[in-house]
Amino acid sequence: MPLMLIVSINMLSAQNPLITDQFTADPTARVFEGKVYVYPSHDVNCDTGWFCMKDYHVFSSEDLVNWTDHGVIVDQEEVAWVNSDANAMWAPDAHFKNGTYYFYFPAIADTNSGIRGFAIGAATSKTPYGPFTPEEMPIKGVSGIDPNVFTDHDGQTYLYWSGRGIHGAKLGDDMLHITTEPKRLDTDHPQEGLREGPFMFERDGIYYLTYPRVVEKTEALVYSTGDNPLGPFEYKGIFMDEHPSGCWTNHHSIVNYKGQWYLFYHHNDLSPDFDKNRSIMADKLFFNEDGSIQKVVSTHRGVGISKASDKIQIDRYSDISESGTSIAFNDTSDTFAGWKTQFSNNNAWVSYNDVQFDSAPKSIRIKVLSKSGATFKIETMDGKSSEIKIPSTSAWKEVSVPVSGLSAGLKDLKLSLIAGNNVEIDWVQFK
Ligand code: FUB
Repeated sequence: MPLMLIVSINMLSAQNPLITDQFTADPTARVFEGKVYVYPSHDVNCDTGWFCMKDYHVFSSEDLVNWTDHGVIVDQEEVAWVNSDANAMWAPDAHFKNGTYYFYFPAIADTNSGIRGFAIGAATSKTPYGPFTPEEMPIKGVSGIDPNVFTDHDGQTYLYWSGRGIHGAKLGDDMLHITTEPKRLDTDHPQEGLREGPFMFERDGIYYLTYPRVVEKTEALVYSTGDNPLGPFEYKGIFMDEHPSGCWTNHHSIVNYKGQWYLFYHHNDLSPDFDKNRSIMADKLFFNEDGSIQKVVSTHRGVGISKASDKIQIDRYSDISESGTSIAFNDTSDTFAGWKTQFSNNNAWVSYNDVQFDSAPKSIRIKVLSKSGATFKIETMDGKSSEIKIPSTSAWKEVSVPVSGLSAGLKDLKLSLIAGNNVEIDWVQFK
């Protein structure tokens, strides 16, 4: 049955994680129509202690800071072959070819369909944000999860997936059936630890087959390279370490947007006690001259330029003092309410890079809790600074105080407590 969904539009502004009003995982980022579209899976908590994933949203952004939620693009209830009690709409991908957007997703098949276990389905649309119309049946001859689609320079498209290893095959012109036998691509790679979530891309003639792999305890992101899309691929090692928090999965995509490479991946920032409720993140990715991938370290700051006139969440810092500063949820019973920065003593600081000031600021608005008042120094890394005096507040309050001596331009900020103690800040905004 074709999907007839009403697309809802919702604007979100964030650093890492990118989406903070719902759980998101397994992000595949694609550049369509000059914007980045991210197709993640959608975790919800069904109190089963396991993944619970019923539908997919898509998000888009031009600046990688402000994200538009285009709403649900595919729901398990609307796909004829899917067992809609399974809540297993796992990691998806999207691809554009010959005027059509194809959305690929894994799900557990309904036993009435004659298929057992996970299969990979497709849905089509004339726009990157749907609505997508699911195919009646999944792709024949493919059983597994985590579809990934890549088109080479000669126009040939390939489908990759995981399930007892990493597999690949050519896709036919209709993008809906494979035309070659599935080929195992990782047989001579380290076999210890689960391997899933393949993501293929090409740069300067090198084909990168990347995937999450359990190296020690949880999933790290690893890569291999070859000189054609079906390998053989030589294993090269880790480019993102296992998450120190113990979040068991990671799942990623790599995209070049406006000349910069980005890694999209996930972590359980908004659900530290339950790692099946994840959140998508992005950080810049760099290559060495020989084509090897530099390790990416997960940051709170993420990517994109923040406008000084927007609320800047300094808890998504670039750097933080070794002592005296800590980050906590605003409301531990509602993590979607975000974080705050706690400054406990003098010289505690956070820095926050890449803030665009369109003009020299005259004041700063701060959401703050400071029972005895405090003085902060704001520095920009071009040597300019301003002291700001925070009045005492008995509860959370938005206060505006003058600043002077700062100038217009793209700045890295540092905010240090220089008098007072036990101050909490939710966000700052310049006028
Ligand atoms: O999100 C469910 C599964 O967890 C994905 O399909 C895997 O790649 C892992 O992230």
